[in-house]
Amino acid sequence: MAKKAFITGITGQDGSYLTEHLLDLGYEVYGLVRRNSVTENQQSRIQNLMNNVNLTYGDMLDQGSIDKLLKKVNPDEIYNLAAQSHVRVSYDIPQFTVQTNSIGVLNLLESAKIHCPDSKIYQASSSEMFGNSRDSDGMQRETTPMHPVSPYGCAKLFSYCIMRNYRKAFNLFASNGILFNHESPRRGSNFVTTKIIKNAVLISKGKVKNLELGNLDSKRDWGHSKDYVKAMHLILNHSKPDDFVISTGETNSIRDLCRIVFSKLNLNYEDYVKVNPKFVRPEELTYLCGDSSKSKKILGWKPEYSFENLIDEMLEHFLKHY
Ligand code: G4F
Repeated sequence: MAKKAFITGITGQDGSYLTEHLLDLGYEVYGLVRRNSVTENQQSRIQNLMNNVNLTYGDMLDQGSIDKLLKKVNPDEIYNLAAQSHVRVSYDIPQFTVQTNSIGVLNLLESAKIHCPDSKIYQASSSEMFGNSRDSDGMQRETTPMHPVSPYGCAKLFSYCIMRNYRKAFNLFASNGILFNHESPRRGSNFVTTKIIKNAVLISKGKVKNLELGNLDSKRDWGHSKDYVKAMHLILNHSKPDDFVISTGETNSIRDLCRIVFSKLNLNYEDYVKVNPKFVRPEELTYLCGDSSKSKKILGWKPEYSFENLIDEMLEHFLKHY
């Protein structure tokens, strides 16, 4: 019999790649979708999969909708990818961010505990939980202390902790993937990779004059979402629940990204990129570089995409699109 997976946040970048991956592996896929007035926009990433997935309206803050679904589906695996996922926006809507990203996870755990205690649960934890903390070698790993510097990071830290708590207290198979930044052509346009690549292409075509960004000196460890969803599946198929860092181990600054992207289009980023304080965060996480040795050793996971391949794929996407 096919295994059943239930995905919250199924319409997002990771949700769409994870759905494709699980369908390839022969899973039956169920998804929770928030009602939106422009359905076409919301479901664009999974449009080609609509006949192969079972979607139900619901919300992480509506316990009744989660209860109903988990009772009906009784999934083997639950992937919680639903979140208010934008760090800067979490300063504009901190309460909503905390409700969705923290209370939403608690709602899911409570439902699972009652209706399907044997389901394995994956929580999309984030490198944003580390804040500006790193080990003496400059890297972050599972044991690095966590001191988040945004409402988003604080909310994610609560969820990470409550997963560990429910694992021990109620014997649930509850695991955290601590994912570093991961991108793709499906990344939303207000995240920095898409914002830079899309606008550099528009500048090269003479459609846009310049690009306004915030902090150019922060550094991120950027991987490809396609690689990272495979890790999510491996985490739930490990023999016991645990927490795993998923990262590439390579770090680059926003400025490096601008330089590389613009030069691939034969342009000098310094002629077009301006800093607008509007995009600078009240408190910034300045440096991320993850050590995923544990995932490599225990799960046998490793990324296939390099930073360069990722940029090329995103560039190609926008060059084709415009
Ligand atoms: O692309 P970003 O918005 O991603 P951020 O804040 O690192 O968060 C992403 O990764 C996290 C994992 O660490 C996830 F948990 C989270 O859900 C999300 O996927 O910004 C990256 C960097 C930041 O330092 C930001 O200050 O780019 C800098 N930046 C500079 N100018 C900008 C801009 N970011 C955005 N979004 N827009 C700018 O104009």
